[in-house]
Amino acid sequence: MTAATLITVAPTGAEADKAVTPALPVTLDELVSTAVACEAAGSAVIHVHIRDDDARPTLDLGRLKDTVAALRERTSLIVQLSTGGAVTDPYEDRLRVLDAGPDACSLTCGTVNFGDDVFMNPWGFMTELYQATQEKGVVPEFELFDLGHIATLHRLLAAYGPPHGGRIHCDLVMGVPGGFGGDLPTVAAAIRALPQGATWSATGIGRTSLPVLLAALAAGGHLRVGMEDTLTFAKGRPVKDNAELVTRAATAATLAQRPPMTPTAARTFLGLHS
Ligand code: KMH
Ligand code: ZN
Repeated sequence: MTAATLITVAPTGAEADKAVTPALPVTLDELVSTAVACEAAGSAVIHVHIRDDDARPTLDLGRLKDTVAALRERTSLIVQLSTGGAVTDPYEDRLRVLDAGPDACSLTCGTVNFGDDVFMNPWGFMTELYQATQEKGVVPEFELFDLGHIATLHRLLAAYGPPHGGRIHCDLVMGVPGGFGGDLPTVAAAIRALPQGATWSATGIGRTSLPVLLAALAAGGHLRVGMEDTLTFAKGRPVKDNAELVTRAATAATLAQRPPMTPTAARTFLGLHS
């Protein structure tokens, strides 16, 4: 078991509506302030989705480059850009994300029902994206929404070899309507199926946030939290900001005797060399 807990913050996502949730960071300034606060609270990685001037999700390359530069200037966080985007984003735009020069990116290992939508990740797209991460030296985080995605991860590694950085690091995204349930038996089943030597974090969407966080800590996993995944801190109590979620995760991790990993330690852990 790793002696420290890698905490990823996913502050924005592509789905939440700024008009409904004013605390959602959508401008570059809001994102950078959030990142600074979340680093101070214990996160080492930031999973980034950006928005346009109307707060709608975008994969605009110029904005992504500016975002990577601003986060690097103001924080030491590992910058992980989303290649999942929004369910409506075309594959070409999702592939082009790597041209923004991030440290890391998400790579979802299969298609999944996503509430009333479908999040498309066919084999051909996934393999093209994976090979691009290897060529460009970007560390992929394998996003797993369902058991079948873990089978596909095994297939991907067998076909194309190890990821840049050498570590197979996964994120279990639990509680999406259409994917894994967000509960302890499902966490246990998922981690049993992972490739030998893989490390993992878990996040629970919506009301599964806390059960998944506690299950992940108990099982020796790492954590992802943030307003991409939950907008409710406790029953009837909206999240104030992302740092509040990171603070809670860091407190729980410290209680579990595995305090938050620093960004520097996380770089070594993920095989990122600065
Ligand atoms: N917004 C979801 C459709 C990722 O960032 O790679 C996809 C997602 C996963 O959030
Ligand atoms: Zn995301």
